[in-house]
Amino acid sequence: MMDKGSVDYSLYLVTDSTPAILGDKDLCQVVEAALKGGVTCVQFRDKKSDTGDLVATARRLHAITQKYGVPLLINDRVDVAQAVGCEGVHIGQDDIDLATARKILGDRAIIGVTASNINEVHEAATGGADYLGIGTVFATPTKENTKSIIGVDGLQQLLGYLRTSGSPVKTVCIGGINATNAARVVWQSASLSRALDGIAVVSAIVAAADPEAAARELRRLVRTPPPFAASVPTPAQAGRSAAGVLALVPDVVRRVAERRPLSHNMTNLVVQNIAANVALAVGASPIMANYGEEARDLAALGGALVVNMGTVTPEGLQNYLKALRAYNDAGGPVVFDPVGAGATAVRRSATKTILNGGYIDVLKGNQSEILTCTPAGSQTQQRGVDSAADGSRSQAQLAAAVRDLAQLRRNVVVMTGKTDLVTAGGAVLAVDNGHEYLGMVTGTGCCLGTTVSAMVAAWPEDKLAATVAGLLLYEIAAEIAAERSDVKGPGTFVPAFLDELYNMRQATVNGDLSWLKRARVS
Ligand code: 3NM
Ligand code: MG
Repeated sequence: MMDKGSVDYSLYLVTDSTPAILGDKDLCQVVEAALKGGVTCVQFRDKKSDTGDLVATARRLHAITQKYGVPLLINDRVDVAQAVGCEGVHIGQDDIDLATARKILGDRAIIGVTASNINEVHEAATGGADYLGIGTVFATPTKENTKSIIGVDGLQQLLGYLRTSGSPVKTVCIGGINATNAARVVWQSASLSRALDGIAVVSAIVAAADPEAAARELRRLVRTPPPFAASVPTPAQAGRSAAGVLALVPDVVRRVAERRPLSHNMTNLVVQNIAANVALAVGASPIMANYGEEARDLAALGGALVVNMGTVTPEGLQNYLKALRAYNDAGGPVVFDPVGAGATAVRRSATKTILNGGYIDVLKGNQSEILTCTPAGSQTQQRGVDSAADGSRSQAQLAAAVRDLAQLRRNVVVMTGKTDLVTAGGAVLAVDNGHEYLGMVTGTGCCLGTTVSAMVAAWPEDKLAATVAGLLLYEIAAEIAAERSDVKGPGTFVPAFLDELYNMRQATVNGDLSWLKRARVS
């Protein structure tokens, strides 16, 4: 028997013999192809066959896995594992209990346990499981009646628990993992927690036309950081003081003017026009394109994407997810504005889906929107999209919440309000600029997202500085516009605001940085 301490869990194949997944392929051939492609662990899972057939198939599979030096585990059936003499079993919460399985199979057997909440993780880890199958990460047609969809944040939470408890148990995640999300899930789950030891897949290999190629690609993906990982905020960037970030603001603003980066807006019906004009005023090149199929071509142009959920629909949500994936694959920055995130059940769910659907470089929202994006906050009830701070939390509590969220997501989080809070998980910067007229005109929050997208597109190597530059340019332009004698109220404010955004950009290009003296950042 192989030494179970040296087992590689990085690409864990779970078999499925149902026609819907296996098709008319032969299971043993699929498993052998997958092993050639680089699968490192195999679980034989067959919920339907008679015991005699199970033992016969498991024997054939074991002969194959042994050739590749890879363990074979049997789902649920300790008796089948014993009959075959393979390396162990995988047990679900409704199967035989861990202690009994261990007593029957002995210490040298590998025993894995399915776990989807802290209690199950705790029981299995302290009960002597060798590894945990944590899921269900994403909804999947492969397994009916999955107990709970935990998402990447649920996965992070359970891994974080294991890190705190110091348990040596190995971990794989399962449920809807495939080539489009494997690298990201592995990378994201490692933020505050312990890294996963691997991913477990069924359909991504068994249902593939070419299981060997599918396995080879997945093996590559679990080992390779996703494209966007190279330009996430560094600890040094995240830890800077206000002065350190402020020093970069003119360069960022100038670079936007030089490069005219694409600002790809998937935004709501209310603000299409003003958002495009704001993008032009700050020097970016706007495109308002809500059709997800276009995103791959647009992402190749080197700009940034803004997903603004202001008028979310089921079709719109699918478009956002496609675009998010396209920009993640291209390594292009994504700004997400979860408009009205907590206001309705639909928006809460859409927010969760988007946050779990990819990597967000800059998450921007008001207090209730951002709190809804925190792991604890998906229950927060919010009134309208303009819902203001409820005043029940101190500035310090809010700062802690945005910092924790940015650490978890390894990104930049902006919580707008009278004082805006900005952080990449280190220092929390407070920006005290802006004017009340901004709150009296529709779409100003949305246009801030557009402005930030222009900045991060032009300055992707430092998204915190780019975000602060966008905030300051935007809010100081509002102050200067509001003070103009021709501005009498919110109506006359809008054109003056566009003028001042443009004027400040031009002044910056010409070396006049007087506007920046108004910056109140601490
Ligand atoms: N167990 P696919 S989800 C076998 O959550 C299994 O415990 C799950 O299939 C769990 O990789 C699942 O095709 C099926 O999504 C995973
Ligand atoms: Mg089971």
